[in-house]
Amino acid sequence: MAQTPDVKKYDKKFLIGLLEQMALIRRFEEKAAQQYGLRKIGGFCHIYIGQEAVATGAVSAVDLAKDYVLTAYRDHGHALAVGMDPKSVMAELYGKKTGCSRAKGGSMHMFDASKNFLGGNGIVGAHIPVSTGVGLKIKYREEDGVVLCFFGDGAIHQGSFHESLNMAGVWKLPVVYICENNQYGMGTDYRRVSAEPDLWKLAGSYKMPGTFADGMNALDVHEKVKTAVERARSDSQPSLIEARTYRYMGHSMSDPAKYRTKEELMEQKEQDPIIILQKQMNEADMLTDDEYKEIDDKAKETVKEAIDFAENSEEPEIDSLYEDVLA
Ligand SMILES: Cc1ncc(C[n+]2csc(CCOP(=O)(O)OP(=O)(O)O)c2C)c(N)n1
Repeated sequence: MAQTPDVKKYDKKFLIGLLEQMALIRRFEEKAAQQYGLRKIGGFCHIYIGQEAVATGAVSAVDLAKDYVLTAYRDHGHALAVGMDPKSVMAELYGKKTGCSRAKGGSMHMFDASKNFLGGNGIVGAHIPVSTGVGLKIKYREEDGVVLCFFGDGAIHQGSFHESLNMAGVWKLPVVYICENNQYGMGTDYRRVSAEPDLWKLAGSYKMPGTFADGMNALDVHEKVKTAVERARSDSQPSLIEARTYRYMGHSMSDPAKYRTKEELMEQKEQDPIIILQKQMNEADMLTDDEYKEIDDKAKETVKEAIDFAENSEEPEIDSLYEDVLA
């Protein structure tokens, strides 16, 4: 794993912000899984627990007034990390009219143009060319933005990944490609299907800088993404970052995850991203247990309000099926 950045060099407010964000994602996802079990939420549902440090650390390195974020279908964490209203995210999961995609997207299609968050995409690898296109738009219009494109280790072997990185390399587009290597694409261990298991090294084929980050450490992710963002902004140089992380739950709500052992899961949980940052701050006298409890209680309360909002929102009208249909 990468060397851990020293917490003392950061502002306490910034660190608290990271903890708040990760606690909110964790509590939100726990409730989403629970409500799915109660059949309040239907369809596909992919939970982000374990990976919180990746979305949180990376998004903390951009400016959403001018930068963009796109991701795959495990998108609740990214939606919250960009600052979407948890109410509109939960209502979308519930299939209610007040959901961010007006109940037409569901779990895999969170979206908020006001936060420059262009989704959420259910097709593995399909948003990588879209992110590359946003990078082209930024360059063509001579804007100052940068794109963060998140995807899983399962997407890295799709043609769309290779075609996109080649274009970004040739045209020098300001896109930071972030592979969230949570070690499994559904039930497939990435080591079984990757000729090059150090996924970040694929960057070399496209003449762009590549590196890996400890995806269980928000600060390491922040640092690596920040460097790549600066390079993209000042030099229009794309990068590939492999964030090494782990998902605690099954691929989706219907996966019993029999392809891994309990021991492996327990071992990974010892690297819990929230506990790691909390412990680092504790040791540096930057956080007390009471302060963390307050952060966690606030996250639980926010999620409770989101659930109440979703529960009490109306179902969409049948006629709305024909609204916003573009093709
Ligand atoms: C083009 C395409 N092929 C197959 C699928 C079915 N599928 C859904 S998720 C998934 C695994 C993707 O794994 P990864 O990209 O590593 O993301 P993670 O689930 O780890 O977040 C597959 C194969 C799909 N949605 N799209």
